[in-house]
Amino acid sequence: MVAGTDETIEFPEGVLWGTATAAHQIEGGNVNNDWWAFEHDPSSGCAESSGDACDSFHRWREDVDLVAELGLGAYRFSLEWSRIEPAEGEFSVAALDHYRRMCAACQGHGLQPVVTFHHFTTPRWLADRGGWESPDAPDCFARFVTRATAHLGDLIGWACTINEPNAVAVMGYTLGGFPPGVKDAFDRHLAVNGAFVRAHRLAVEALRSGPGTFPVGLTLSMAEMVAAEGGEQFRDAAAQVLEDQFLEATGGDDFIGVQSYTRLRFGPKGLLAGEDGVPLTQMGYEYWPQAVAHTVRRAASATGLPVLVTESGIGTEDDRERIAYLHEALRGVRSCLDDGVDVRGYFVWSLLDNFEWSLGYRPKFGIVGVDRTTFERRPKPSAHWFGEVARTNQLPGPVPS
Ligand code: GCO
Repeated sequence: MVAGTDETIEFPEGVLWGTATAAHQIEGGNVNNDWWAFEHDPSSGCAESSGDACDSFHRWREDVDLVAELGLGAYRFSLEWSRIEPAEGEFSVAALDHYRRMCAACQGHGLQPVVTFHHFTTPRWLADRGGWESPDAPDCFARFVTRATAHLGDLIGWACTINEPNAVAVMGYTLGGFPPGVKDAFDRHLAVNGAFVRAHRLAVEALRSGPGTFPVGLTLSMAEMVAAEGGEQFRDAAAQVLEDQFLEATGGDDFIGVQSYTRLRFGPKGLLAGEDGVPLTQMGYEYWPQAVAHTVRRAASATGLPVLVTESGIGTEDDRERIAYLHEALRGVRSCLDDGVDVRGYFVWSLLDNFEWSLGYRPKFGIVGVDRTTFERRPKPSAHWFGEVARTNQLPGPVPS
């Protein structure tokens, strides 16, 4: 655990305090996308099915009410493309109405709805014909974004086109941990990077052509990448493929979304294990809240755009450790602001304990626990702690022990 300081730290007026979720991780019953198929493929290595998740497709109002009651200013959630376009070119008005009600409920509580149009899942009809390798995937995505924006645009607060396209490409085609579960296909990985860049640009255009006026951006998975002795080449090559290609594609956007959890260390032969003495989180990577400030600075200087920390958090059973992590991450955000970096907001990942992809329900990222049988929501001390940060616009001094 990282100790805090004794001083209260003030944040400037207007910081957007929020929490984030993703449709497939909380809705339940998303049977029509590539992840559902992957979870049910015994060779994928997934721990379990997403199943009913947190039943948020039905309990979304409770979730939105909770975010408001905690005193936050924004709720980031994603649209499930496979519900909105269950078959190619066939759009569900009922599904669009569902997300419209969510946006309206946020607005009714004074919460900014921060809407993500793609958060890891792709409809089966597209995945089955090549997914993001299909030549028309970016156009299919743009058609979906156009249709969804026409229905919801007037109620959107902020829009994120694609969540962590860099993670989807590396996990899907180099590491094999996401659909389609391919390993070491570097050319395909690069081609999918390119498809996502095209899709993002088309989506920005589509979002700007519809109703409503709201900031539009991309969210990226970013790590503090460091080189141990002799690891510089690997570090720089990894940074290029994992982050730079996408940072370079954000010209003309309104913001860059930074999602940062840990540090990656490189040696002369590639990625190194965690450093001795640095604790690991439930995810198996280093407890490294300093990564948030590091990546915010990197994203801001690479793009020149305002930064929204669209995700930051920790998988842990120990909620005090979560508070300590968030405290340290937020001290880092404050140091960025002190240096003139334009950080507009900070979103905790995640509102709920939820489906952590191939790892299933074991990692606990939520500031709110969810009973896996009754779906009852139970706010943890970190939820109240973060609510107080949001309401007072300041970081309390000592980390409670
Ligand atoms: C991600 C995702 C989330 C994860 C979170 C914790 O960006 O990876 O947005 O879906 O659950 O990052 O691993």
